[in-house]
Amino acid sequence: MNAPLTDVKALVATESRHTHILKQLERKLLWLSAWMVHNANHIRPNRDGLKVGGHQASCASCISILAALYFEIARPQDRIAVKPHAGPVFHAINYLFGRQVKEKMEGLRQFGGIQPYPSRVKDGAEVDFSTGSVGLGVAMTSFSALMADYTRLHGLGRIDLPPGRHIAIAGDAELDEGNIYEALLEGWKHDVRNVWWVVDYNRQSLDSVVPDRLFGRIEGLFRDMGWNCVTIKYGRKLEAAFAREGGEALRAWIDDCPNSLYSALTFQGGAAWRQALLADLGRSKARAIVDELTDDELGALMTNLGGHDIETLIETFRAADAEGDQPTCFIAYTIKGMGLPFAGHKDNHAGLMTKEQMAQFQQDMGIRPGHEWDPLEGLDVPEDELRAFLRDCPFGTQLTPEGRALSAPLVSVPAALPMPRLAGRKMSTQGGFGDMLAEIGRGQGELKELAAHIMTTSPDVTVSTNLGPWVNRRGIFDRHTRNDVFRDSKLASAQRWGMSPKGQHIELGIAEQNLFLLLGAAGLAPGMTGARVLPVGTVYDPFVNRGLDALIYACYQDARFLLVSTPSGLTLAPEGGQHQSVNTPLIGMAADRLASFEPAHVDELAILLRHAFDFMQRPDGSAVWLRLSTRALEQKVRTLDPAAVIAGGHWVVPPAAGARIALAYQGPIAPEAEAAFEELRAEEPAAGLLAVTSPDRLHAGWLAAQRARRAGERDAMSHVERLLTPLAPGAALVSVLDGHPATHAWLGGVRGHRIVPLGPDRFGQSGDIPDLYREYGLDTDAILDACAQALLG
Ligand SMILES: Cc1ncc(C[n+]2csc(CCOP(=O)(O)OP(=O)(O)O)c2C)c(N)n1
Ligand SMILES: [Mg+2]
Repeated sequence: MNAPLTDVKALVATESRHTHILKQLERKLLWLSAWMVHNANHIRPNRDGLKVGGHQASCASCISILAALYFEIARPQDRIAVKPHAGPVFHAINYLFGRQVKEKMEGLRQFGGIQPYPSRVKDGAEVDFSTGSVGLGVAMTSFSALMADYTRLHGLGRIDLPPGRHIAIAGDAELDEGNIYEALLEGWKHDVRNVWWVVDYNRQSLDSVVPDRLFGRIEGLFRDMGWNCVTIKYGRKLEAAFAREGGEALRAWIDDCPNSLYSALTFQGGAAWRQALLADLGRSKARAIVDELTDDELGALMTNLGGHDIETLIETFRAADAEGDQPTCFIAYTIKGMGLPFAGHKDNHAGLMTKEQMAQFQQDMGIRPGHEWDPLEGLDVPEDELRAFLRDCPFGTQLTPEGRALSAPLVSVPAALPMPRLAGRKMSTQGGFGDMLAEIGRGQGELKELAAHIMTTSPDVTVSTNLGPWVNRRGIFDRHTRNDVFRDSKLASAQRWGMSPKGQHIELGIAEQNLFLLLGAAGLAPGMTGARVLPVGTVYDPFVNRGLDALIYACYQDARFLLVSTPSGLTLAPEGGQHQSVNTPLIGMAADRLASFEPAHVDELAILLRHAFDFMQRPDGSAVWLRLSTRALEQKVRTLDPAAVIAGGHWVVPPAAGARIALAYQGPIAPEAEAAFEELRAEEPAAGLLAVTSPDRLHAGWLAAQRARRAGERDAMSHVERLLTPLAPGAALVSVLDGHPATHAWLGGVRGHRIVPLGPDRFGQSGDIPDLYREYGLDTDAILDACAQALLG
């Protein structure tokens, strides 16, 4: 049916009160997000002359998408990742809901204020996922959906609450990130449900306008992965125009318009649109559509894309909602900077409105000076009505009396974990880890609760990191029960890999970023699902680097998990340089909210594993990382001080007071250090032998003590300072680890000791341990040489 365009104008006149209020709220979001950035850049005093920055155009691009979701579609149980550069819109929404305060809004990008990109830890409880490193927040929703299924199927957490949807509002350039496709593939394998990705398809990234036709490819990819893919291309005004005589030619013209030309015309406005359209369509029936509009009306029509039409968006989301739980990608066409003076300009990503532009915008928005933060200013809806509207939004209702952020009771961890028999045995830390987890997996007695809450995962290295026995006991998680074909056929295999909704191991493909995204999602489970999951992920140590951004991302959100990276270092010997990690101990030291350890012996490991399950649950705790090895060492039966092992080091042989030298080792290099120490002691009977279990904790403790002393706590003393106290001033310190020597170099600064740190600083290669330790200067001779050098100064 051909609707005359005048009916489109009538659309506005007849829009419902509900739609009218939604549009007023959109106006408010556009204003507040632009104002927050403007205030931060132009109103607040600037003390250092640095540009404060912000992304008014990125915000404007997705106003309608966020408004449709938060004011109409989303329910409080949904978990939403907002594209990083739309942070101000998200906070403005919460401001309107009364869940964000003006002081924080005023403080955007200021110390103590709102972060540029949504931050779970710093911006308040309403942030479900931090975003900022593009691509990760999007992919995270797929893993949080998986975790929601996991906890529900295990009967953990708030199963009394309705299940939610996991939604990402993504910038279109985020889909360039490879981790998106890794996550799609993994999500498909796990038959992930209830995920929505809404792409703000403004066809602009930071630098440029994106290539045409790219999204045809991307749509196909989504469909191949079992997703429903819905394109929201045109708004109601344009659809009505297309329905008129000549409308099809207009549609074809827009469909064929290159992204860059479309952007440029948007920026130039109605007159430019007219010129371009008439040049191509002047002789067609479409001319009538163009001719009857003023320049402003024509500009508005031509930019009436689906992603800016809240009614179209709501209709589309509703229809998808009714379809069920299939993962769905919405490609919503938008214009970057919509409604702002730099709409469509390719350089607008970091563009800010000038003071003059802002003054005009403020006037257009009907905001009186001094009333910039008033939630109702400039709206033609009475306060009571607006408040009632917001209160009645599904998302405006309370999920629980505490709000949307849930919490979970603590899981009790026995005072000591079962330890393998050690006396007279050789064992590696990786072997010890596998044995201990398998024993926990029996779930006997006081281990029952702990075992029930552990969830393990690994990117295709489950067996080779020694998780096999645990998996045999606890099974593999899958939403559907699947038999183990090998087992059913009575084919011999040490692995029993039946899958069921009760399984506790999530087997991943090789992509390490997925491991860390899953650990991140599992590590946020208490707040998201009310379930205390104790996630344990294993990976080969060098490939931590492969997923590092996602690991840091998980830590930045304060996700709680145990990472076990094994095996590690040159000690892998024949495996060669690709698999021999060098830098990971330094990563462990430098990563915040991640306590990293490298035990040498299984008794230390037992203390640390227990500590990990406890520490990851503590409000003041963090994620934990254990770096382990496959080198079997002679195990000792001895009594250790757990506090010292956890604090990062203990004396195996304490130095006598005033000792001139001490030797420190970390990890599987212990036998070489011990042998060197025996020789050293013949010359220097006062010498000490220090086992370093965590350079990270030692260093963190040292920094904390320094801070405390600066703050006036004169007696504050760290573990490492106490450890090194017996040594003579200026004593020699030799340290050795199978990792970069800078990991220990700082130890010399603690009490002014002369340190010679040993460790590989080059890529490794194949060999056996004697050859490699000699080549890289870690063998007993090298350690003794270093002792002589250190003693001589
Ligand atoms: C991993 C990563 N690389 C680079 C950046 C820098 N960066 C910030 S935004 C952006 C482009 C974003 O474009 P898009 O996702 O389309 O967002 P929008 O157009 O909606 O602003 C880039 C490259 C980043 N934040 N994260
Ligand atoms: Mg974009």
